[in-house]
Amino acid sequence: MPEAVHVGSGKVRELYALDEERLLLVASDRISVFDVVLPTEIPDKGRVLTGLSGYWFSRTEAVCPNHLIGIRDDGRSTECRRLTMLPIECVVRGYLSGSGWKDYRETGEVCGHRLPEGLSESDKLDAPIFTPATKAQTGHDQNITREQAAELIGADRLDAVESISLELYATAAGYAAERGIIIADTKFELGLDDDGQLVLADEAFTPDSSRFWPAAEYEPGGPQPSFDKQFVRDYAESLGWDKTDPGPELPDDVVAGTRVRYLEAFEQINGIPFAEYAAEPGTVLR
Ligand code: Q0Z
Repeated sequence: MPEAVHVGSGKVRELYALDEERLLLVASDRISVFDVVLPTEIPDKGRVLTGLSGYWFSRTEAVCPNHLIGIRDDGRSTECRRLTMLPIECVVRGYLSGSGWKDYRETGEVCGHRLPEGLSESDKLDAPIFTPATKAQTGHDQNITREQAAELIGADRLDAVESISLELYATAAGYAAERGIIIADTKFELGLDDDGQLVLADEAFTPDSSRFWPAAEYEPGGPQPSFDKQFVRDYAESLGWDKTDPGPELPDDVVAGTRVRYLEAFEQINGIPFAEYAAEPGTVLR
């Protein structure tokens, strides 16, 4: 790509500048577990996540404009508008899991939301909550209170960001529920365009940015199996791996099983065969 200048790397994605106004977001087939990128790739994972994100951008257009210009023919590269990103991660939780569960157990609160007593891990919340976090350059995002978020982006902007975030989550979680998938929580990024309008950016409602749980297996009272990464986690833990870099190579059956899970997530949510997307990525945008 002689026209593209590399401007950033995520754990499993790369970001390029195409010109002053446009970026190219490329999703690789790399997979991370317990925050470590493994040496073995999952074929098609990047295309699955790009296709899911594109699908959600289309589905949520009425709630909030997004950065998507188009998906390239490779199915893994998204051309997008260059925005001024807000310095917070927008997190919405419909269920009590991960750091939300940890904070609740320790304090009875999550990001300043006081929750009822006696909740169990993975319980559904009475209403979804907006729980912003700081963007960590390395390591984990840190949950912050509403007041801290207001200091970073301003109180009025925060009000708008919270209400859009809750609406985005409700829209996506509603669609997913009809297709047998619980989106337990999700994290996305908003940016500002030249007119100062809030725009949904980055990736949205993928298994890498959200907890997807198969609704049929939902059993509150403990951690839920991950839709996509459970085989990999189970395998990695069975080795006695200490969860520090480097991670283990994955055997073929774990790769194949995990790939199928990603394809299932794609097909369950999009309602079209992955092969159709691979042949014509633009199909998910209609
Ligand atoms: C997204 C990231 C990745 C590394 C910047 N539309 C946009 N405008 C301005 N900035 C961004 C976007 Cl999406 C932007 N990231 C996250 C993605 C690799 C970092 F693929 N950083």
